[in-house]
Amino acid sequence: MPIAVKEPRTDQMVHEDAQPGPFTRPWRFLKSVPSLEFLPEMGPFEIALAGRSNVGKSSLINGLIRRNGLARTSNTPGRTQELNYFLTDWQPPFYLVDMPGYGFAKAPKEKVAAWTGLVKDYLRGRQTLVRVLLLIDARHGLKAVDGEIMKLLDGAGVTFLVVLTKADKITPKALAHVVTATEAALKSHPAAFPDILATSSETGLGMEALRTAITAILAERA
Ligand SMILES: Nc1nc2c(ncn2[C@@H]2O[C@H](COP(=O)(O)OP(=O)(O)O)[C@@H](O)[C@H]2O)c(=O)[nH]1
Ligand SMILES: [Mg+2]
Repeated sequence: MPIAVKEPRTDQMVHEDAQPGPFTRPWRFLKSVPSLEFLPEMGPFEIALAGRSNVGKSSLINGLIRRNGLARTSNTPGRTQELNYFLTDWQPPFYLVDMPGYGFAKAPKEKVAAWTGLVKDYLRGRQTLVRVLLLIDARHGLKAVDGEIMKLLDGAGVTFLVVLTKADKITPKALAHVVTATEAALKSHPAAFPDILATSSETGLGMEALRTAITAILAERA
């Protein structure tokens, strides 16, 4: 009798082991937006990943959609200078938006000003933006520049969920400590969700919880 050979798992494969949802669908890159006039027409809901350079935004997108390399990651901070739009065939339709990092000082000043301006204008003014995932490196916790972005989101009334990244790089005890400290700091931010999520794109920690949180955001609006 021939031995059944399992089909190799491909990137585009629908994941039968997971709960059906947008993250068991195939994803694609839509476009790269270097300035506001190139934004796609408003329509689908948008969920944006914001955070300092190198915090792990692009890695988290790849982790969520289970496709290494669809969002470009880099060891060099400040590489992404555009808003990158990703979409799938889920209803209601929505985009995941990978953003340039803020708070990166080693690039030429005008460049930093240009992409920080893009990030701020987008976060303040995009009417179809339904949630921001604000990524914080678990090793470093909240920095002053994160506080500025949180204030901007408070002012714009854009609700945000804080997601700790790179949790694999610290001990469980240190992680518990940064979770407590971060949640305490969020009390003064009306647009913040009180609970935060600890994740690792490396180990997959928190990834299913984040998928569930995103699916719930969409379900509220379906
Ligand atoms: N150990 C570990 N490294 C990570 C994790 N997420 C991202 N990285 C690494 O951090 C660097 C920056 O990641 P990237 O996703 O490009 O960050 P971005 O600038 O915020 O998009 C890359 O070298 C990633 O491999 C994580 O959860 N754990
Ligand atoms: Mg990136």
